[in-house]
Amino acid sequence: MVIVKTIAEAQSACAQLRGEDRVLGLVPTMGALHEGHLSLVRAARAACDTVAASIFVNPTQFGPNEDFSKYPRTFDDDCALLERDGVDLIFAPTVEQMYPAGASTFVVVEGVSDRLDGASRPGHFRGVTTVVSKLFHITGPHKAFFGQKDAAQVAILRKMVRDLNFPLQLVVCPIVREADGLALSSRNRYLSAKEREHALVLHRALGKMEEVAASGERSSARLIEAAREILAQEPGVRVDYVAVVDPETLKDVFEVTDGALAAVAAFVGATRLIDNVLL
Ligand code: PAJ
Repeated sequence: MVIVKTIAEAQSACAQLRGEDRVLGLVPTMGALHEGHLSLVRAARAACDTVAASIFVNPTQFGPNEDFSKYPRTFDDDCALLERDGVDLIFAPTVEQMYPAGASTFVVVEGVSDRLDGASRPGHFRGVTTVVSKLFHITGPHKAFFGQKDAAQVAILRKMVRDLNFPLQLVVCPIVREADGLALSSRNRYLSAKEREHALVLHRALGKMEEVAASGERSSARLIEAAREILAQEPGVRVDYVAVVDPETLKDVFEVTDGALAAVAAFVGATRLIDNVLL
């Protein structure tokens, strides 16, 4: 496994990994790796001949009052896990490599980037689409792997790939959870033992939405109401949004149809967590 830090090194190493006819997979991450990230690596390993992973805490996707500076950074552990799981190349650039002074070009997927997390975190998805475009250009993968955990991110990146004709396939992998249902997230490291327990309410609220939908209820408003009731049982949890949306456009749907996306975001103490389920 090689670890490269500059764009020039990443470009030539990825060209070698692609070779004449090898399929290259890319797994973009911000590090602080857990089994969710590693599930993407394994999916890439199974579907591709060679696998590159990136580790870059991308400043442009963090708002001014968000956790960029305290985001967990566990580079040595991350490299060991990626090596164990058979990654061929790690691209871990510095902020200066990715955003040299004066860089002023951004990629924006209009409309869909302003919904769900985009509504709560203005500019977040502009940062995501810009950095993911750059990673795609630098590494030139045939397939790129993302988690359903970030359902809005998936919708926006799918649209970006289509709209900008990136010559690659986006592969979406299921949400990996702890045994008790909590969706794995790098931000779970921020939770105290108490908060960790409170955080389970997100999964319970989504379970309730599934249950109500399975009973034949077709009104999104009713599902949302049922979820909010569950969430209100945890006083330490402040709801950001509960929504039922079209998974492609992220627009609210008023009547629940098969495949609608039920999504929730909430602050557990100071930590913002998200989770979702396809109904
Ligand atoms: P990060 O939060 O590190 O997540 C990297 C990838 O892991 C994303 O595709 C995310 O959806 C996936 N992932 C996280 N938790 C998961 C879980 N519990 N189950 C399955 N997949 C999971 O998402 C980002 O980084 C950044 O926005 C990035 C795309 C790297 C751009 O900076």
